[in-house]
Amino acid sequence: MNIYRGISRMSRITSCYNRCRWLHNSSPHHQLSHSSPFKSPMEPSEKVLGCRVIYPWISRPFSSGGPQPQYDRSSVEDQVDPFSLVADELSIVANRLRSMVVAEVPKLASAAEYFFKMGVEGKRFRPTVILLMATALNVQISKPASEGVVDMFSTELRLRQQSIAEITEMIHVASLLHDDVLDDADTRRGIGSLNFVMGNKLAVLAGDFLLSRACITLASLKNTEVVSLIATAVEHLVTGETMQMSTSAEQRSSMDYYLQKTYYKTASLISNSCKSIALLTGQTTEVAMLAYEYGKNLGLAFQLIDDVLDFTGTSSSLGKGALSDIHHGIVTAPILYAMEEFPELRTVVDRGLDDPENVNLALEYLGKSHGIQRTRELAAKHASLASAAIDSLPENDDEDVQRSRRALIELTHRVINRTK
Ligand code: GRG
Repeated sequence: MNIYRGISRMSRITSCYNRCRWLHNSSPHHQLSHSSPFKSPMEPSEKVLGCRVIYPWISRPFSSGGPQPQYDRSSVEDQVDPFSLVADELSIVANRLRSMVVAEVPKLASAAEYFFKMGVEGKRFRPTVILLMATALNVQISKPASEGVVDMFSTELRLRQQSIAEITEMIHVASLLHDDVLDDADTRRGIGSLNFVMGNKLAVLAGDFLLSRACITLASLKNTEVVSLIATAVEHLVTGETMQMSTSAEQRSSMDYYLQKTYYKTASLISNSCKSIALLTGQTTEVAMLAYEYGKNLGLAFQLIDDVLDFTGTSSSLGKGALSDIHHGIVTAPILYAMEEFPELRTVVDRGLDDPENVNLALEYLGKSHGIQRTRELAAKHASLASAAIDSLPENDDEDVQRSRRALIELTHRVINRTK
């Protein structure tokens, strides 16, 4: 029998019987320190927009402190800190990533490791989601026949799931490096961007290098369906970026176009990674789709809030320039909603956001509109859909599984309430 099919089958009988053994029992080729610190893209957009929630309060645009859409949270004792829950494992993944991105040529080595060094690893949002999803999808069955065999399979499975977190993070960082070259950015994660510090050529090559290392790890999983999902996510990153840089006036003012681009640029990677976790775990197609739906909606909520923060945040809180989208001529949800309220804003945008006068005028319109508030509401709607996907997973009374599911739901709240 193919060993991976075997692993997949065994995972169904593993449950959390071997709770966290993978953490203390890495296979020889994964010896690491165990230190413990920390379209099928979018559905039709009418559906997204048809689900708008109207809130009675009036927001203060440009302020992120006003009332925000909230939905029921579990009681305090039920709340879990998603990042603490996977902190030990995140640090294993971070160490392994540092060893995976070592290059032969010293210059390439220092470029490739740039955003994997301690302190500049970013929020590690994607690996956190992936590791939590891995536990949330564990399948619980009665006692296994042989503890030793099950132990080995569950450790192997967890290593394969961790590989998805590593692959996703390498692809994410590669896309950031290329994005900064395209945008001619000078800061990222609160430090000089790689293109600014080492030049465009090395930044592009370092991105290519990370992508190739991600491909090598992906190939080692020997699962063609997972390869296809992750390759599709990379294609989507490139498609989304191209959609953003080459828009017609019509497309620039279209909410449908914006949401499609947002799915490609931000939500596809995390949704396809979540689905990959489900497939590696040996889950059914239905469960894999719920994992995908969670990632898609969480990713969309994440980006909608990112687009709000670009208007409301400060450079130091964002680790990059504030108002960066509009200054790059990129029209996002807050401006699109403002355009619905003030159609004359479209003429301003069409005149060109390369003129600072038009930018100031657009910001004035945004200030008197409900654009920020409506974007937050749409983000809350997607966060709530993500949460509903977790609630629809098959019942499982294992404590670890339940805790991870609660953490995934808690993440949906954090995404919409974040300030950086
Ligand atoms: C090389 C795969 C590859 C793609 C090239 C340039 C490009 C095509 C795609 C750009 C895609 C991109 C940068 C999308 C932005 C996604 C996004 C919301 C980034 C910010 O993510 P955070 O806030 O960043 O999680 P940290 O720094 O916390 O990791």
